[in-house]
Amino acid sequence: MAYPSQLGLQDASSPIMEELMNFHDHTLMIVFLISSLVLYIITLMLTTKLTHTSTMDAQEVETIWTILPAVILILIALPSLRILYMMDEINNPALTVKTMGHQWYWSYEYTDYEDLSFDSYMVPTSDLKPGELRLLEVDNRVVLPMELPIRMLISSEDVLHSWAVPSLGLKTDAIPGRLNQATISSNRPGLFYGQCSEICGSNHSFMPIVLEMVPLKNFEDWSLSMI
Ligand SMILES: [Cu+2]
Repeated sequence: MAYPSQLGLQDASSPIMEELMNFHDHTLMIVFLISSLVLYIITLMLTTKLTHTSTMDAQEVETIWTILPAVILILIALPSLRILYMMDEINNPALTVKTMGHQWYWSYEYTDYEDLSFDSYMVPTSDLKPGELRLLEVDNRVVLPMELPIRMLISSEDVLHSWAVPSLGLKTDAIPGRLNQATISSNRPGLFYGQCSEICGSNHSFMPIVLEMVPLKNFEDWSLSMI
């Protein structure tokens, strides 16, 4: 989860998020280089005397400043597309979980089980125990097995919501009448916090998401205790 006054991204807990962070750094490096060059040229123009004031055209430099931006755009587009297709892949999920957005809570359904579903409400600030996180804790956590590909189906019962868990690189819109899909895979156990990321109404900030990633054995024990 995020820590107070954090500026960067949360630590990656899935291979996809690691890729996204690498891509973020790569793109930021290009932005930094372009900004430095522009700043340098502006400084030069402001501090030096203009020469060649009668030059009408310069073929060589025009060729360079046409081709160079195209090359830079390709250097951004290709890795971006690569990650886009990686995120789209379903790779034979071990488990499917359906989540529905409601005003203002999430409900979860483990569709591989006969009757395993629950609602997940935020714990109000007055009911928090010491050490629990304000506006992030829920009464029923989504327990999932770690190191396995999980298919998440996301939809909504009323208005637009968005199911997001930053440290796993997940953010998928929950749209009424449409079923969206995302793949979760965590490379470590732990608690992963997220929030609804679509302005969905007056209690929008009060429908957090908590994933509890556990080893497969513990997940089986949990699922048996729930049905
Ligand atoms: Cu919402």
